Amino acid sequence: MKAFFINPHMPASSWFNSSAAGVSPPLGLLSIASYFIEKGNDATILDNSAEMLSEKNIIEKIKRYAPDIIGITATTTNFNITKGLVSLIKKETDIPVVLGGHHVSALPEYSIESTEADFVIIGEGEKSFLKLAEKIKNGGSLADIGGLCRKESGKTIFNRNIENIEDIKDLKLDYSLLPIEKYRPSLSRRLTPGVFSAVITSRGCPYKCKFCSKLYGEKYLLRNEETVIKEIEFLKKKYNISELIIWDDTFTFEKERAIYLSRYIKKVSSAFWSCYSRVDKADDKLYFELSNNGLKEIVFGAESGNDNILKNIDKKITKDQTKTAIELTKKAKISSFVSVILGLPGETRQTIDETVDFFISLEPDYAAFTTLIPFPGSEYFDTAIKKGLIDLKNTDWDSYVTIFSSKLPPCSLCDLTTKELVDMQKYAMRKFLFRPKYIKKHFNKILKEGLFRAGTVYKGAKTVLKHQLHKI
Ligand code: B12
Ligand code: SF4
Repeated sequence: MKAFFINPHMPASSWFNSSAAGVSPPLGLLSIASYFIEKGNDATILDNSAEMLSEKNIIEKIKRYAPDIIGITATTTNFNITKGLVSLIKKETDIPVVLGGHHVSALPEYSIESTEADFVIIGEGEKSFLKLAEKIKNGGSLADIGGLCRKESGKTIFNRNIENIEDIKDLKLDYSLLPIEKYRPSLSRRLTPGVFSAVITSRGCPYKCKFCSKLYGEKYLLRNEETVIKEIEFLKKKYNISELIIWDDTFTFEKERAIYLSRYIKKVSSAFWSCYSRVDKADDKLYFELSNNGLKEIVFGAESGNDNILKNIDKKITKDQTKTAIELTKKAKISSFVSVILGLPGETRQTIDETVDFFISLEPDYAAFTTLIPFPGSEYFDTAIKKGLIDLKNTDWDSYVTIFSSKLPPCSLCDLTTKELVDMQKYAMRKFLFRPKYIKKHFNKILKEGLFRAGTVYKGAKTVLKHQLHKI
């Protein structure tokens, strides 16, 4: 059997189309394709966020490969693009099309009914996709395929029993299916001028922050460490990678495991790397050890500089913990990147000012001021639907972009209007970035790291200015 997988490109409303943005390997699709191949089949991946092929070339590529089935990843932001792509494929071929990923997992019935896709699979797709492909090829009832949503005689049929995927924790991702040389991290996460890739060592996260789109509930599944190490070793040998992002929701959740993996990253690749972590997991010894093993940057979901807001969103962190975490990264010579959400319930102009001043006082290396977007799969999405702020039939998925967007957010969950919120986002960025101290710091970085850093700072500054001047 042959499967053709597609990761669609981003809408024009998003800066993800610009040269300042990152393009990272689609690890979910890679996992499904690797599992499909491991079970004796053939698969190919078209990562169109990296390749940017035209519609004509996509269809040509599909026809040349002649697959039995097509699988597409749908996130909320690329859902309109996905929808158009499905229509095109259905017009040009009669190959069954399956949608999977975060967006359709949160909205399966809506997704099958609002697109021409034949199937939607929710949750982790490895087993169900394989089972579906086998049934399509060999015949048989589709009723027992976990997480499958389909149309039958004009009716939507949905089997909510998702398949258990415990046994894929040893599955090795086959990175040779991807155009590794085309990937790059976003400018603020760029560590070297060399080849970049990304890995994931776990799935899910045990917390339930109200703004976060959750696919796995509170499930937290660890991948086999030796398998991850083999993947990194392969990336080094075949592509000579010099930097890595670890995309785990919270890499340092299990400290000993993080240290163990970091030692091997250093041993098998000597790559520089960055990861996500929670401020409440900050730890002196841990940071020193990770820093010694090549960790150059930690991204913290710090979210707000107001403790009441932090409490409301159920992040289970405090301002004090954020302060400590940033201090400890500095001690361990690790860059800190804080991700901040403006427009959380209870937000006002004053709390935004308080938040920006708080982060200025901590002086992290980077701060991304995003606007709250209630993504499907999050508690706030359900709130927005209940309040009538989002109407599924009319919402514009292209506007679900949190930063450097050319559109207004789909709605606001605080007392500021969406326009006021975007104005405050621009204000926050100006206030944080356009400071002599901050500019001097990055100038010194250029002096230390040379032309490569000058390039990233130049492109970054251009993106910020373009966004500041853009009128919605
Ligand atoms: C890496 C990452 C990125 C990278 C690259 C994305 C990429 N190429 O994969 C970058 C930085 C570019 C990025 C950008 C954005 N991201 Co992002 N990102 C992630 C992150 C941290 C990891 C993704 C990952 O590799 N997961 C691990 C794999 C194994 O899981 P998976 O991809 O979900 O795949 C499984 C299932 O979804 C399913 N599946 C996936 N595809 C398919 C296809 C088929 C056919 C089937 C059957 C099943 C299936 O099976 C897979 C394996 O079990 C996730 C958080 C997370 N933990 O998933 C957020 C996440 C996906 N991003 C999110 C968001 C909001 C964004 C942005 C909109 C942010 C913004 N700035 O506005 C942009 C939009 C990008 C886009 N293309 O739409 C949300 C998506 C919410 C939603 N409802 O769509 C997430 C879930 C974060 C969150 N919790 O809120 N992101
Ligand atoms: S925001 Fe981070 S900590 Fe909170 S639920 Fe999402 S991944 Fe977990």
